[in-house]
Order: sequence, then C-alpha cells, then structure tokens
Amino acid sequence: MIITKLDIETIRQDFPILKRKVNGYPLVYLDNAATSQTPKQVIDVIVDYYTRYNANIHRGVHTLSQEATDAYENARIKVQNHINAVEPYEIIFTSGTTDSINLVANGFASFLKKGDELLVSAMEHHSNIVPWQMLCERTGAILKVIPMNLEGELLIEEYAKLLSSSTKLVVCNHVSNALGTINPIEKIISLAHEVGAAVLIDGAQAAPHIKIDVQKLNVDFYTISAHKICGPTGVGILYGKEEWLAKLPPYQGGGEMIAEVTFEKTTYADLPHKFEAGTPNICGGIAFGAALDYMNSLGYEAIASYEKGLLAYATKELTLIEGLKIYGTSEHKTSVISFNVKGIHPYDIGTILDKLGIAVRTGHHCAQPVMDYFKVPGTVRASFSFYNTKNEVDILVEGVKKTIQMLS
Ligand code: 7TS
Repeated sequence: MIITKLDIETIRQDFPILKRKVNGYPLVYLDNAATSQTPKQVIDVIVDYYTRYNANIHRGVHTLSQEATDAYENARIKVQNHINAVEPYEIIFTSGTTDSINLVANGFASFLKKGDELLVSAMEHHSNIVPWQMLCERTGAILKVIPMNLEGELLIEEYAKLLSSSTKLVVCNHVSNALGTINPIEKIISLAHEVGAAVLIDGAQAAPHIKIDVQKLNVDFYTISAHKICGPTGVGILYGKEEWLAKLPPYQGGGEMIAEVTFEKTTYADLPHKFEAGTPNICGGIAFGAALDYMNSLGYEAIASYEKGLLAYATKELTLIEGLKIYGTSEHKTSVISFNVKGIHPYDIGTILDKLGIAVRTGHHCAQPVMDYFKVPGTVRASFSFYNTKNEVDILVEGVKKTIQMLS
C-alpha cells in the first residue's frame, strides 16, 4: 500500500491537462522526466502577467515595468530561498539546464590550459557532455569519464582514482534521466574539492524530487529547468557560488549585461545581470517562482515518500512481466523506470501505449552513452510524478501486457 500525506485526487484537480483524453482513453501521463505538467496555480500566474502587467524589466520608470521587475526579482529570491543560496545574485536566470551548462562551459575556457582535465560521469544527458567536449576542443583540455556498473551506479572508487591536481572541473547529474539513479553528489563534490577542482551538478532531474541545499552540498554550480518542476518551458537557473560567478566571464553580450559601453571599451554589469543579456523570459521566471511555491505547498518529504511508493509498486508489477528488463536498478532512485521487453523495439511499445492514452518516452533519452553501455538502441521510459496514481501504474502494466500480446 502506498502511504501518503498527499491527497492525490485533490492535487490532480490542480492539473487541467490530466482531464483530457488521448485516442479515446483518459490520459495517463508518464513522461514527467521529459517535462512535468503545469498546475492551474502556475497557469493563473502566466495569465495574470499577460493580462495585467506585461512590460519589460529593469528599464522603465512606469508602473507596469516596476511591477514586472518586482515580480521577476521576487522570483529570483524564491529560487534563492528554495535552494538555500547565500545571495539572490547567485541565481542566474537562463532558458534552462542546457543554457546554464553552456554558460559555464563557455566561460570556463578562461580557466583552462592544454592538458587540464575535466571529469564527466558515464550517465550524463547529452547537454552535460557536448558543451564540455566543445570546451576541450577549444582549450586542449582532456575529458575523462567516471565509469558506472550494471546497476547504473557510479564507481566512486574509480572516480577517486581519476582525480588529480590536473582535474579542474567535475560535472555530474544529481539524478540520471535515463536510469533514475540518485548519485552520491555530496561525496563527488567533497572528493573533487580535495584536489581543488570545481563541481557542476546538473539538477534537471533532481529538482522535481529532492529538496536542494546548495550551501550544505557546498556545490560550485547547480542547474535547474523550470519545466520539469511544474513550471513553464524556456526558463531555468544556473546557481553559482559568488566567487565563481564573479570570475567567470559573461556568456553573451548585449543589453542589460553592461555597466558602460563605448566603442573603445565596455564594462560589465554586476551579478546577476552580467549573465542575463537581452530581454529575459520575464513571465517564465515569475511562473517558475509560482511553481516552487506550489511544490513547497505540497512539501518535498510528502512528494518523495509518495513517489517512492509508486516506484516500488511499478517496479514490482513490471518485473513480473516475462521478458521485461529494467535498466537502472540502484536502491537510490527517483521514480523513473527504463525498460525493454525482449524481442520488441521500444518504439513499438511506446506507439501502442500511446494508442491506449499512455504517454511514455522511448529512445535514447539524449543519453546515448548510457544506451551503448547497456548495449540497447533505446528503452521505454515511464517516469512518475506525485500526481500519478497506483491505478495509472496498473494501466501501464496492462498496456505493456497488451502490447506484448499484439506483437508476439
Ligand atoms: N540534464 C538532464 C539530466 C536532463 O534530464 C535534461 C532533459 C537536460 C539536462 C536538459 O534540460 P533542458 O531543460 O535544457 O532541455 N531531459 C529530458 C529527458 O529526459 N527527456 O526529455 C528531456
């Protein structure tokens, strides 16, 4: 039985999209690791912004501009409080995790020389691999990989052996999108710091499930995408320790990020504006703040304990299906199940599940090295949120069984 303090049926009323039908069936949305759904509390904030105070920020004396600026800066403080950053200006609004990582990768070139080393885990999303490869191409630095085992867990002893005085940066996800593994980032961060390396943690998949405390973690950079945590698409944050953000050069040039511009010389604005060139996603930032309010109104402990129950139940039921194999079997997991059924292509399973109104993701999940490691072209991935139910797990399990009957 799933023990929860959350009233799921009431919570589901907050999500208008969950009432919709797909192909004649009630939607069973199990693609939350790709993007989460949006509660009406957040939708209302978006509507309110465009209805009442849509204006550009930081530049107008007029009332609308001041209201929009206040709301946007208030959202920054909400993020700051949510992740326990020391200062609001350690929160840089970006378009999401990909943007946040590219911002750091671009600026980090000025700290690297040929032969320096960057460590990346074996279970990264492409957005936490490719920017570092590009950085290595530019600087002559070397990218090394922290290996994992067949449970989908990083080999921390091997990681410790890779660290040396040449290591300048370690990058790792907090939670793997393809496997659901929660990585021991406290250990990863402290070991990196022992050799003087900085650490960037990709928190895209952790933020919806785990309360983050950047001070406790002592992490140098941490990234979040709002759309995976009940917020809108196209907005996210980079958290950076002040000392790092102060020395990191700006990523993009343009309006808002300057102190003074002449044709001879430009000086840059203070943090956070140095990294926020151009008109940002104002409404998105404000709505992100509302999404955090929503998550906190439910409480992370309640969310985690409910999702843990769903994960255990779904794992148990799916494992009973003959020929079904789960990838990512660590004890430390969020509610993500990647699987394949012997003899059936994941795409075919996803397609038939969609006919039954069940949304899952299929493919390599932008983590091709993970698929290569497990020697599969891709997997079916069911990822659960706090608004999913045990009944929806049953529908998924029945759907997979039906698919197997149809295709074998
Ligand atoms: N890092 C991780 C761990 C992710 O899961 C994702 C998106 C990203 C980075 C990129 O985030 P973005 O908001 O900048 O796109 N992951 C997925 C996924 O698993 N399915 O669709 C998107």
